[in-house]
Amino acid sequence: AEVAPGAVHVPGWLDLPAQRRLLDACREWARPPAGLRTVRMPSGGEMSVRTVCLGWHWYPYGYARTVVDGDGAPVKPFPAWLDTLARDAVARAYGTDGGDEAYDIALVNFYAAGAKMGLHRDSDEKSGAPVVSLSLGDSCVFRFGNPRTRTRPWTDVELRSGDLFVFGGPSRLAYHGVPRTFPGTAPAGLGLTGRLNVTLRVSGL
Ligand code: MD3
Ligand code: FE
Repeated sequence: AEVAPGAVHVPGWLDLPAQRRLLDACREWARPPAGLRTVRMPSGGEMSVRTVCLGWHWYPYGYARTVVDGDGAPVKPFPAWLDTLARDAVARAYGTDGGDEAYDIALVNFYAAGAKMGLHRDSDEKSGAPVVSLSLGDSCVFRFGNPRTRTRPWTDVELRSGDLFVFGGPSRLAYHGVPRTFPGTAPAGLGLTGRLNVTLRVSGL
């Protein structure tokens, strides 16, 4: 379903075995060094979501090859199979191929019960390539705003385990956030308490 121009939601894109494989990979990536960390904002506050990055390390607000605000380790490599997955995702959502830029960043966000993400724009990438989002575990309310203001109009969409969302074109710079998750709603067979979101991006760096 096209939620806004360039914002396409594909419910249930990953079947349960594919979700399990991606979850297993996330568990490996979460281990130190350069593992899951709590992001501290320049204001001093901590994000309730915990994060691990591949390819390029995101920190507020930029990208680096080392975990500049954590253990200082080199960021884990971005595996070629994630570029393939991102291109398959763009093809499924848009019915076109993903262009010639290689996907080279993964940001994995873990939401324990009560974690949320405020409305923000993702503007630290130099490329305008679509962002690919994959959800695992608990369902959530995903709030999709507009490219102009942090205020309404916005659309709330429920994201469930296995859902794909692609954000490109005029939606690439739209405000978005996760005001709540629904603890205990992960698929019984997945073996995840909480929610994981994997975003795949092109750095343009
Ligand atoms: C729209 N993650 O990592 S995924 C983020 O569920 C982020 O963890 C949320 O916002 C999460 O920056 C939302 C959906 C999403 C991700 C990236 C986008 C929507 C986007 C980039 C541009 C526009
Ligand atoms: Fe974002």
